[in-house]
Amino acid sequence: MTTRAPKDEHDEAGLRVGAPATSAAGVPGVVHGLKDVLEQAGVRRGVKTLRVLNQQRGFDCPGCAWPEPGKPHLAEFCENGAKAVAEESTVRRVDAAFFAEHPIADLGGRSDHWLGQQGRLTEPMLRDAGDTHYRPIGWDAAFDVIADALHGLASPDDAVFYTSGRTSNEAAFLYQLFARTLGTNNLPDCSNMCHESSGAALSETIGIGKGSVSLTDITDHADLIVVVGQNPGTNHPRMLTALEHAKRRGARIVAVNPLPEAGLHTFKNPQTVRGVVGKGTLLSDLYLQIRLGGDLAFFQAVNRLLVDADVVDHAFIDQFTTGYDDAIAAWQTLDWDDVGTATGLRREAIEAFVAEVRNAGSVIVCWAMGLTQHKKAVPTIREIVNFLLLRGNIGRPGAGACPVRGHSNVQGDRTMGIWEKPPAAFLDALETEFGITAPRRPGHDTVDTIRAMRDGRVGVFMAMGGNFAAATPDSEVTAAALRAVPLTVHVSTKLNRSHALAGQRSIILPCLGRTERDVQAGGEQFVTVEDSMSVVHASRGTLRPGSDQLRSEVAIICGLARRVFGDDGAGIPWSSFAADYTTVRERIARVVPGFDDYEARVAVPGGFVLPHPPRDSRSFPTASGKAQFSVNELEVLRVPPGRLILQTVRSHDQFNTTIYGLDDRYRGIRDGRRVVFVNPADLAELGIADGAMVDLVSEWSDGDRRASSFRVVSYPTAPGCAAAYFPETNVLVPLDHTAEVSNTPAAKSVVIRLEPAAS
Ligand SMILES: Nc1nc2c(c(=O)[nH]1)N[C@H]1C(S)=C(S)[C@@H](COP(=O)(O)OP(=O)(O)OC[C@H]3O[C@@H](n4cnc5c(=O)[nH]c(N)nc54)[C@H](O)[C@@H]3O)O[C@H]1N2
Ligand SMILES: Nc1nc2c(c(=O)[nH]1)N[C@H]1C(S)=C(S)[C@@H](COP(=O)(O)OP(=O)(O)OC[C@H]3O[C@@H](n4cnc5c(=O)[nH]c(N)nc54)[C@H](O)[C@@H]3O)O[C@H]1N2
Ligand SMILES: [Mo]
Repeated sequence: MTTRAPKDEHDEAGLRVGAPATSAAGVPGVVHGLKDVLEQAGVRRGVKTLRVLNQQRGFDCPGCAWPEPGKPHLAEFCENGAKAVAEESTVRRVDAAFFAEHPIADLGGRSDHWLGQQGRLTEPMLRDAGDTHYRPIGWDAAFDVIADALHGLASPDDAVFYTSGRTSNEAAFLYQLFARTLGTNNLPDCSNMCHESSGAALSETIGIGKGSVSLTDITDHADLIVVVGQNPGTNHPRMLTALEHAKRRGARIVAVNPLPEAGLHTFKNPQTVRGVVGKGTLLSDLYLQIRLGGDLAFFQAVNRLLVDADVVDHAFIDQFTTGYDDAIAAWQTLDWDDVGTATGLRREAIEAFVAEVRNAGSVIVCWAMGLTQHKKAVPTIREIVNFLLLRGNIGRPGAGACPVRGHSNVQGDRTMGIWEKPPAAFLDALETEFGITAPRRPGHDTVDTIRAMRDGRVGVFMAMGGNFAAATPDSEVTAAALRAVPLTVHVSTKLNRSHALAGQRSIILPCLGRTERDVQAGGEQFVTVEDSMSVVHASRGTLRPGSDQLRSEVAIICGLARRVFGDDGAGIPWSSFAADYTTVRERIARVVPGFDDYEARVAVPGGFVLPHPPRDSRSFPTASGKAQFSVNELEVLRVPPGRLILQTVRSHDQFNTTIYGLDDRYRGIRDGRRVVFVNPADLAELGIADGAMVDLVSEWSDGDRRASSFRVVSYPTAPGCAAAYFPETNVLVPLDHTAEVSNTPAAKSVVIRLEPAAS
C-alpha cells in the first residue's frame, strides 16, 4: 500500500497511447475505484467510507450532482465517486513541517497532480507579505487578520467571496449572508464557468434556470433521450445506469458529440451480473459526430424540418407559448450550406435524427459543458428549448430539459443565494428576516473578478473551496492578477495551485470534508445538498476528521462573522448557527421559497423535491407568463487555413483541477496528460505526424497564447476539431473569450495552430 505522497514530479516521457475503449465502466471501473480508496485511505477506513457513500443515512458523494435513485443500490457509487472519496479520506497530511520544507516558489512550480497528492491540510497557515513560506497561525489570529483587512477596505465591493459547488446549503446560505451583511454582491462561483449559460437560457425561456426532469422521467418514461455535449462515462457515470434502465424498456438514445466517447457507446454495468460477465448494453442508437460549436445550427435545422413537416404540437404551442411566428419566420431563412459547414453533418444525418424525434412521444435533452462553454452557448440552449416546445416536450412525464450539473451541490449553492445577480425578491426576504440592508448593485462574476483584480480593485479575495487560480482562464493573466491582491483567503480541504498563486498576504483555512463527522456545541451535525434534479437531501459524514484543528465551513464563516461584526454580530446569531445547524435551516425555510418545513422534510430518507412550475404544472414564470420561443442568429465559426478548433476537456482521472492520476483509460492514454487529440485527416493535411511533439498556440488581438510540449495523438474526433485537457490548456483561453450573456469562458472553442515544440 502506498500511503506515502510522491516526492518527485511525474515524468511525461513515459506516456503511452493505446486504442480508445469502446465501452465504459464494467469490472475494471469499480476495481480501479476501490484500489484508489484503499491505497489512500487504508483498508478499514476505505471500506467503511464506501459503505455509506450515497446511502440515505450516509454522506452525499462529493463527486458529481447526478441524483441518487429512490432505493439506492447497496454500492451506489462509481469509480470516479470512489476516487473523489479517496482524495478526501486520504491518510496523507500537509502539515506545518510540509510548509516549512516547501517554499511558495517551490509549490508554484509543481503540477496540479503533485500538489493534490500531498494530502489533507491540517491547520491554518499564513504567508505574510514578503515571506517565502507559509507558517502556522491560530484560528483567532487568522480571523483577526481577515477582519482587519475587511475593515480597512474603502468599500465592501473591494472584497470578493468565491464559492465552489461542493459547499453545503447551510454554509452557502451563511456565506452569502455574511457577504451581503458586509454590503456586497461580489459572490462569483464555479457556476459562472459551468452551467451559467444553461441558467441564463432557461430563465429567459421557461422562467426558471433549472432542469425540468426527474430521474424517473429518464429511467421509466422517456421515449428518446438526446445526450448532447456531455461525457457521462467519465463525468456522470451513474447516469449510465439510468440510461441502461431506459434502454432496457425500449427507449432510444442519441449522442451528439465531436468525440466518440466510450460511455455513450456501450455500458457494462458493474452492479449487475450482465455487466460483469456480458457484453454490456449498446447505449446509442444514433451517434452524430458534430463539429465543435455546431449545435445551434443543428437544432435550427431540426426545428425547421419539424415545422416543414408540420409535426408540431399546435395545441401546446397555442396554449402555453409565445413567439412562435417569429421563430418560424427565422427558420425559413436558414441556409443549408451554413448548416453543413457549422455542423459538419450531412443532411441525411439530421433527417435521421428528425425521424427519431417524430417516432418519440416524449423527448429529453441532456447536456453539459459541450454546450455551455461556447460563444453562442446561450442561443444554443434557447434553441434546444425551441426544440422541446415544438412538440410539447416540457411539463409531462418523460420529457424536458436536463442540464446535468457538475459539482455535487452547485445547484444548491445558487438556490441559497450564491449569485452575483440575486433576484430582488431574495434580497427583500433576507432584509425582512435579518434586519440588514442588502446591497442592490450587481456583483462581479468570475471573469469580472479577475478583471477587477488585474485593475487593482480587489483588496480581499476569499474562496469557499475550489481552486480559482487553476480553474479560471488566461492562466498567466490570472496569476498576475491574484498576486496583486493584498489578501487572499482559501478555505480548503487539500493543497492546490491557488495556495501557491496567492495574494501579497495569503491565508489557508483547513476545513472538514463531506466524509467527516461534524460535531459542534449542539452535538453531531448534518448538512443538506440539492442535486441536479432539484432533490434536497441530507449528508452526514462518518469518518474521524483528518486533524483535530479542522473546522466546518459553517463554523469558519460564523467565527469570521463574529470578528467582523463584533459581539452583537450585526444582530445575527452567528454563534447559535455554528452550534446547531437546525437553526440555520429554520432561517433558510423562511427566506428561500420551497423550503417550508425543511427540517422535517429533509429527515425523510431521500429528502424532498423543490417546486419547478414548468415541470409541475406547465406554468411558466416568465415576463409574459408563457414559455418563450426565441430567434437565435446563426454565426458560423470559420477557421483560417491551417488552424483547428480546440476544446478543453476532462480526462478520466481528474475532477476539475484535482488530478487523481495520469491515465485517461477510455481514450487510451496512460501515464501522461500533455496530449492533443487530432483527426488523422487533419494531421495529414497539416503534415504533422502522429506522436509528434507540438506547442499549441492561440492567436488573439492582444497577442498569442502558448501551451508548450504536447504529444499529438491521432484520434477519431470530428474533422477540424482538436481536444486537450484542462487546466493545462487554460493558458490558451483569453479572459475576454466568453459566452454571450452568461460570460462563461468559451473553453470549448479556441482556435489554435500547432507548431513544432520549441523545447
Ligand atoms: N470524474 C469527474 N466527474 C466530474 C467532473 C470531473 O472533472 N471528473 N467535473 C464535474 C463538473 S464541475 C462538471 S461541469 C461536469 C462536466 O461534465 P462534461 O460536460 O461531460 O465534461 P467535459 O470533459 O468538459 O466534456 C464535454 C463533452 O462535451 C463534448 N463537446 C465539446 N464541445 C462540444 C460541442 O460543441 N458540441 C457537442 N455536441 N459536444 C461537445 C466533448 O467532446 C465532451 O464529450 O462533470 C462533473 N463530474
Ligand atoms: N479550460 C477549462 N476550464 C474549466 C472548465 C473546462 O471544461 N475547461 N470547467 C469549468 C468548470 S465546469 C468548473 S465547475 C470549474 C471548477 O472550478 P473549482 O470549483 O474552483 O475547482 P475544483 O477543481 O473543483 O476545486 C478543487 C479544490 O476544492 C477544494 N475542496 C474540495 N472539497 C472541498 C470541501 O468540501 N470544502 C472546501 N472548502 N474545499 C474543498 C480542494 O482544496 C480542491 O483542491 O472549472 C472550470 N474551468
Ligand atoms: Mo462544472
